[in-house]
Amino acid sequence: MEEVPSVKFERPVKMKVCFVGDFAVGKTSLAERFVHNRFRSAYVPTIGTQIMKKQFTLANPRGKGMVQIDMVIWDIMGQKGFRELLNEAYFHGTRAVLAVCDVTREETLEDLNYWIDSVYKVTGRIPVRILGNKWDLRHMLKTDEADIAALAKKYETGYNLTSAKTGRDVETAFYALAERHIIEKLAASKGHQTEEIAATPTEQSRGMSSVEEAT
Ligand SMILES: Nc1nc2c(ncn2[C@@H]2O[C@H](COP(=O)(O)OP(=O)(O)OP(=O)(O)O)[C@@H](O)[C@H]2O)c(=O)[nH]1
Ligand SMILES: [Mg+2]
Repeated sequence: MEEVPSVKFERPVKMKVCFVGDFAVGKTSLAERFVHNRFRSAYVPTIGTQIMKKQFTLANPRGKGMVQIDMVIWDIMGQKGFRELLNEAYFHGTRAVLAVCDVTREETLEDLNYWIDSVYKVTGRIPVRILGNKWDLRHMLKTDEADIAALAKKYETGYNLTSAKTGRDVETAFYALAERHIIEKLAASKGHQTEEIAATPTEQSRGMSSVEEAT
């Protein structure tokens, strides 16, 4: 990677992150674990989108001090069909992707190719992180960790074996994605912090979204 000068962050870095993955893999549960540190065992399918906000700080990966991240998390329904008509509205302005599979359902890993490519069609190449979720149920494992690692390699990224239920590796995944975003953004701007506009719901998607905030 090209050398970039040390940077001091004068203002928060805003970023829109989208969750993608099949129905019931645990997207909403992972978002709720990260934002509210809670877990619900009942399955309530997401209709349309749910938008959550979270602020956190990271050690500056390209200099001294800390960086404040203002993250807007778009949690999108996993059911295919009607949702596909709204890909443009959902993925517009997305800076990074959390692609989630359920380690107890083999096909959910394969389907991540479709999901990530759907985002890339709208955004171009952006940082992505692969999450093998429900790791607390690994006694029912149907995916090979090597296959998760291979998918991560294909998209030139890392992966985490997460559990929204226990909290395992959830923060780590979000932090790794934010750090990757900062590094790529600085490399692209030759080390200068540039203004980043956090995407807000578009007119098209607003009617189907709910927003909640946490810091
Ligand atoms: N044991 C276990 N159950 C989980 C975990 N994550 C989610 N679940 C359960 O799996 C079910 C589906 O979780 P959701 O978070 O609603 O899944 P989703 O991906 O948002 O589903 P859609 O909104 O339909 O796309 C729920 O019953 C959750 O309690 C996990 O890490 N471990
Ligand atoms: Mg959901």
